[in-house]
Amino acid sequence: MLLTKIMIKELLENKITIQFGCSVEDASARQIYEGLIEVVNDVLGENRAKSLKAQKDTKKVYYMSMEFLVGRSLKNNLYNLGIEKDVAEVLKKMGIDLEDIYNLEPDAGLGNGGLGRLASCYLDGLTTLDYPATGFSIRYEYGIFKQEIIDDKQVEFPDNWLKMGAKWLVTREDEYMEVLFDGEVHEEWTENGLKTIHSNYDTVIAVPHDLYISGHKTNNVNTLRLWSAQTENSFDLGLFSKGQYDKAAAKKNITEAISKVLYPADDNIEGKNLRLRQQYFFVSASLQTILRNHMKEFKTLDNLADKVIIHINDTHPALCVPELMRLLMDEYEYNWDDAYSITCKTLAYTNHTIMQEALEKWPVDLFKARLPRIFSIVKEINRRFCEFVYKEHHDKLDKLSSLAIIDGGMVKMANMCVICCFSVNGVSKLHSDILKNKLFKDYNDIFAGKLTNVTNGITHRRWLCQSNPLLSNYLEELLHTNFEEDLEKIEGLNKFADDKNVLDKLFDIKYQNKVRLAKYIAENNGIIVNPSSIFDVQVKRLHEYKRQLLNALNIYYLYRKIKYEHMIIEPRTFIFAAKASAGYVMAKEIIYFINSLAEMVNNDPYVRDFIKVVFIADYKVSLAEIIMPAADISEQISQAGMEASGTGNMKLMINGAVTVGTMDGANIEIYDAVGKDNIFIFGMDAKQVNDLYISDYKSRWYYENIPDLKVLIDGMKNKEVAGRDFSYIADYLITNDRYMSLADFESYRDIQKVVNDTYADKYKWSNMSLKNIANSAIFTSDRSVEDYANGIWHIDPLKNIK
Ligand code: 26Q
Repeated sequence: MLLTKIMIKELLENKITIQFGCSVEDASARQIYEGLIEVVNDVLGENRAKSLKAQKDTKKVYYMSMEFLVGRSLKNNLYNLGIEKDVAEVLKKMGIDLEDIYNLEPDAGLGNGGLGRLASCYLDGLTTLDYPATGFSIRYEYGIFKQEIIDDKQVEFPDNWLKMGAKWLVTREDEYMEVLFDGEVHEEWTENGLKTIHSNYDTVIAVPHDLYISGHKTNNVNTLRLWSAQTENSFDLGLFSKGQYDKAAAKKNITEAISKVLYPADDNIEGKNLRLRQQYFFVSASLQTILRNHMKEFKTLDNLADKVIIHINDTHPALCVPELMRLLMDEYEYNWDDAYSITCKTLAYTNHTIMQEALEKWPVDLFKARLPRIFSIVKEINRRFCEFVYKEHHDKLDKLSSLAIIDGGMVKMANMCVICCFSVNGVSKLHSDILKNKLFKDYNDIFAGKLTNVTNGITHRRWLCQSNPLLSNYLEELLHTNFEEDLEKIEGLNKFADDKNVLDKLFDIKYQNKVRLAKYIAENNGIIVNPSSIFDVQVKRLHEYKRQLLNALNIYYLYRKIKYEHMIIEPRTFIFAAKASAGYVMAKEIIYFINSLAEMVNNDPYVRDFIKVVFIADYKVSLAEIIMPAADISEQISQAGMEASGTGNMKLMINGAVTVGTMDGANIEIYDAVGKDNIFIFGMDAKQVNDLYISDYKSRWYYENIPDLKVLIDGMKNKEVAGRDFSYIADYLITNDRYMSLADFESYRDIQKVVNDTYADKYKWSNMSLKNIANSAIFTSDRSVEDYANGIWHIDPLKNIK
């Protein structure tokens, strides 16, 4: 349905009168916001019905993820429906600025970072390309915490996003599911043979809340189904009548804690009871739904693998493996072999990390107590796999304990995924090579061809068209084409690489976007930055391997050079934004150090004319949408081999930032796309890192032998930075420096000098920036989605839906 301005006005007026009993003139901004959501959801609901009809008998993909970092939906939906301008005009006539309405919407922050945002970009691409897809996750009451910087330190506050965000969700009480925890299992002979009986369990009710996912210029609408946990009875009347109201309430609290809060990403993952319950909760409710719908459509599950793909986003939903087995055997009466065959052909898995401490494992005792039936299935999968290796892969016998699912009192989720899924992929070429040749090498020998690569992507519709209208409108004018559905057309920009008019215009657009960000910084940080300075941006989760500390060390170095040796450089504004996991002490200390550097630099009347440092609090999707278009430099400086892919690097590139980076993750593919002259590469590559590691890296040597480094590290200990003691970081650098910041320091400092000199030549810089924009097409998530659809899932787009 195409909405005209008149229709939009009428629909909105109707909604507001009926819902709130007032006229539009008297409506508050919040009422307008809620009315608009209803108007949009009505259109999407109508289209959803068409999608469902078109999906009959097609193969569908279910994307299972503990995280979807959705961000805001209103602008995205209006844009996709092609009515953003009209809505803005209708509201303007009512004296309302649509931007103000947008700003009422909280980010749906149901994720930590890259992995969660990737899931949302993929739903966008899948829907726009007309694939039938459903996302499954948890309707966390509290998303990723809100970050404030108080006295230069991170402080966390709860993010009660439902208050203003719940309006988007369509609750389907009628489609609730029951999920069973705890209890015991035993075997019993029945008329259908030996059956496993699960008794004395606790039941949790899973209630679905659907978020409509729109696609660009299509009637296809997919859903993201988010589950919330409820107790079976709102309270236990038995306990209540015995006067034990407290006990009744406590039980309710424990159950409902399951969907209370998103776990902040943790580099050190311990098997937490509640997290295991979260994982099983959403996996079980989702798989029951998938099977029930499949039965309704096909009356059999024999063809499940031909019609359904269940994709596991990292190991967090790995319980899909034993849960699908359980449902097929215990609920639908399949025998082990048939159930196992269907399960393995239905499930695919993406790995997002090679860090040992981030690979999920669960203590056997915990696993068995919470999920007794699931544990018995995992044990049997493991037993059969070990037997298979013993019989068929004798050469791997010495590796058996590292290959097994259960080992050393732990259940290893990644091993289970690699053994049982028909496809395992990494998220960049380098990362997938490391999976094949190192992390999963033995599995790769056993299951030839199972391991593949799909390089990550980002939706250019949000990250270019919506967030950078100045640039995308200009490009559409210049290239006489729009690239909303086909980013490859952006390559036409290459032929303007030496056209000074075009370069001037690009430079000017960048300047205006920097003014927009400078305004945000002035309002939120109280710091005045110069939009003519170089905007050097490092925005991502705070983690040691991402090496924000290396960036900070270089800034400290520049500060001393400028202050004591009167070095002259191009004015530069260093911009950071990053959340640290609440319990990650070193990450929090690094945030404190960066903010202290900012204090020192920004308050120095001489140095601050050359450099400024800004730490923007509460990094999130809607903030990234302002930062990305304003960046000149994209800092992607992880230790080579550690960043699986990175996706911020792609968002910055498509907006014309030039990468300063190591040969890591997708940086390598950015290098291939733009060529060596349009990127600043420094530091050791993954092989050199490995060689240095093997030869026993001693960071102290660098501290003692590089005088510039010694001065900085001593200064951190001697309270040179804002009068504060940073011995904790300094000692770590001298004695451990696990991610080798000291080994890469000189190389980083030197490349930054090249960056400085290059920026001085405005046309040279703009030319590099242009090449980054023009060659970003392969990083659209539309390409990634097609890679998955054609290479792994083997699914087709819907017909008759446009
Ligand atoms: C696990 C257990 C307990 C608590 C938290 C977690 C947890 C949560 C989130 C562990 C990891 C994550 C998130 C990981 C992540 O975002 N990885 C990133 O994925 C991106 C998309 O593939 C890549 O681009 C990044 O390189 C990778 O770091």
